[in-house]
Amino acid sequence: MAPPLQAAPTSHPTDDLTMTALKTLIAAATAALSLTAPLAMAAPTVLDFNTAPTGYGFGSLVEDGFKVTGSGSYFLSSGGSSYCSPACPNDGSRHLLAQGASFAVSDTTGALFTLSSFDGAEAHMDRQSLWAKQIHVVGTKAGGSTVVADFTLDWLQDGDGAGVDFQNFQLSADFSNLSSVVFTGIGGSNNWFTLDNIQLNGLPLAAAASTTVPEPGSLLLCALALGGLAISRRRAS
Ligand SMILES: [Ca+2]
Ligand SMILES: [Ca+2]
Repeated sequence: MAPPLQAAPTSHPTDDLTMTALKTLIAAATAALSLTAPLAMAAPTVLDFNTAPTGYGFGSLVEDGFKVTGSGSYFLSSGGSSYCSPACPNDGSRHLLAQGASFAVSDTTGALFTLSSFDGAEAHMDRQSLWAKQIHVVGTKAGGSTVVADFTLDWLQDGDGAGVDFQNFQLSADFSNLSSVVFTGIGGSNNWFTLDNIQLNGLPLAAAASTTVPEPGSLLLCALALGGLAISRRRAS
């Protein structure tokens, strides 16, 4: 007579060990995510000038740890100033406005910084002959060398009412480790231009979009695959 069949064990000691290893792997993947996520979401500084004083010749102002100095004929303006007939460029908030002038930006502590992007527009709105054709941007690096970029304005008069007149301009990665950066209107007779939302110490949007961040799902799948491999190896031995 054949001996009675013995009930198969519901679990194997090596399976318990494997599950412990699997849980450890998942915990490690989760911990790694919690470390990397804040770095990926570091917020840049955006100079929006929304609380800056209006008036001619402000000289310099400080916002969020950065000093902005004007030189030449220039002033601050909220959108829709009566000075711009019929309308100033308007993004719905206060911004810098310059005529034949430059704005220089530097960190008040002397720290080096990155220029990522800014919003720019032409002005004065009713007379194209007064507008700047381009915004000329010169960054000075720590060692004294310079990087230069020119951004062409679209010359569209869609400021007040119909829509936002400002264009968003992106800087290349060359505009890093800067001690200062200067914005100047060029190409026209009076070179009126406006600035707003100067983004500092953040990744340029183009670069940020191409930076791949591991997704939680892929890391967990990796951990599960490793765990499954361990189980199959143990059962085969
Ligand atoms: Ca603003
Ligand atoms: Ca425009």
